[in-house]
Amino acid sequence: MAHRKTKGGATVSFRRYLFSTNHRVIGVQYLVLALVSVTIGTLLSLLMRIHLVWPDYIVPFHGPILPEDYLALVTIHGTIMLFFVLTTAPQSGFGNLILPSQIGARRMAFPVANAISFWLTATALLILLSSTFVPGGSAISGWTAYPPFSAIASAGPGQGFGMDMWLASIAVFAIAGTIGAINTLVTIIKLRCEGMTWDRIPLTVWGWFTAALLSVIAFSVLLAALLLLFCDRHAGTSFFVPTGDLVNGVIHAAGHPGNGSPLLWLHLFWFFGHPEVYIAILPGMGLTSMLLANFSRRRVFAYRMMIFTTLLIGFLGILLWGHHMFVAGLNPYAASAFAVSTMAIAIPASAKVLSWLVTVWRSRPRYTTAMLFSLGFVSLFITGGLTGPVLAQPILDEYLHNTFFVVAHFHLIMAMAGIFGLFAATYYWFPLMSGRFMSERLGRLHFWTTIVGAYATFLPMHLTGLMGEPRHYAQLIGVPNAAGHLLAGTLPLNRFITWSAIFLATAQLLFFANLIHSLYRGKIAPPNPWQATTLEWHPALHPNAPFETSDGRIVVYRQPCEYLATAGEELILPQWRSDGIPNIKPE
Ligand SMILES: [Cu+2]
Repeated sequence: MAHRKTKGGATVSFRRYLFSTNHRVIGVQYLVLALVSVTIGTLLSLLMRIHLVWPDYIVPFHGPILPEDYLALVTIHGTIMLFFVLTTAPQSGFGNLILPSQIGARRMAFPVANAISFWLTATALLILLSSTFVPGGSAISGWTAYPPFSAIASAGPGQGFGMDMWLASIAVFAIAGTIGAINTLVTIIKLRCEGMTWDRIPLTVWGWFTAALLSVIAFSVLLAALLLLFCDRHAGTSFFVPTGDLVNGVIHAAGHPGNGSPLLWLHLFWFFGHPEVYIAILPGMGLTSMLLANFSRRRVFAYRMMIFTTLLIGFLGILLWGHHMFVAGLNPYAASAFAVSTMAIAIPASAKVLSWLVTVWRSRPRYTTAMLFSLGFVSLFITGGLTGPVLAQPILDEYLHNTFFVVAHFHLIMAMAGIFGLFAATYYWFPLMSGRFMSERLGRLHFWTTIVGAYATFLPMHLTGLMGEPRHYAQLIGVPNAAGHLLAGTLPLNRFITWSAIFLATAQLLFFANLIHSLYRGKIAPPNPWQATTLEWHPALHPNAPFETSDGRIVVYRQPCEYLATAGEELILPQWRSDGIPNIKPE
């Protein structure tokens, strides 16, 4: 109110902010969208956990959770978290906020397209959320939308209009994601400043670059699959529904000459779905490399190998979608090929872990909150990654498929590691954006409660999975016969998991409190508070610079994370620094 000059002026500046084409504003918009989404997604997961162990719980303003409600919770939780949090926040949020500066650019390549992709993403979220209020409610076929469930409107409640809205939402999201990815690629290829050669690009940018490459390939296939599914539902085609399929007592696609197959959907969907995992986590891997190095005052061990492994993970990531289909009726030879390619990805992944460990080994790191979350990322990446090669064995997957073992695996490696990357990014870049530090004391408390909560929630799921607890089941209590006996056996552990999930979610209030408190009351930060070496802290690119440099030209002279230790004193060598210090040859 204070700085509002005229009524009209205020409206204009509000509108200018809302429909801004500035990459930093758009980045913040994406992050706010992701924050809203993660809050909703977390509350939905708590409802699921509560229902599993206290099935009589009555949801305020709703009533008891019916089986179809539970499946709708599973669907919307997965869809929101995968698309609107784990894809949106690292790639579009921090990507927009930081990426241009890290390569010495002042903008993204296509600012208008950038704003359009944000508004498409926001529209997609709105469509998804409003599907709850249409007759029949939200879709219940999970974030993977397997046919024939997803192809036939009468297959269950929510599979009518709710499913159409799910398809519309994800289609709009896929278009937005593709535009955003093209923007990212062109920005990195075309707008790098002088001296920013490919081997001097920060690993975070390599993460965004590889994720964008994957996005273009994966989202376009997803979009095609969504269109085909839409045609099956409304245009009388039969891509995914076999002739004569009996669903809810009705024979479907009886008059169609084409004999569709759900297997086709699985191929198309997982060709998108597996790379999606890497889209979510590659930026976090890059950031981890940079933060571990910076807070230990060490160079990134084997920088060029880290670039290569990022690209290799991206490349292998598009070759192994079939490991989601071992029990779907694949040719056994195909299963072997997918098993081999899946296990092959352990090689670049392990090389990354090796570099992270060597980088911090015998250093004396500064344990800032951002550093702690990066170390947490490494820990979760290892713990979640170890079960990858287990699930990659077709014979073991035969038993473990669709059990909570799988839920444990991907929540640790993708959801938790991904979120830890986002927390590290927030604590690290908060001073850059706001000019203030986040509270380190609250931050450390947030870290320790979150990592304890994360392990307490997701480690025991391996055990309930090994005991045979299936995922997607709305009921553990009161099931007759042997199945009921099996499920009842998992109850004590499941109660523990639910309490842990409540603890983990509650701990996030510390983060919100810290965020709001620090925005107004945080300690004032100097221009380069972490003594970082990458360009987003360059005086001429700093968004909150209290200083103006006469020379706006930005030139890069070296790789990131280079330090000199002279007579007990350390000297940081930012990428833009040339004076008097010999240029260290890249490894
Ligand atoms: Cu996969």
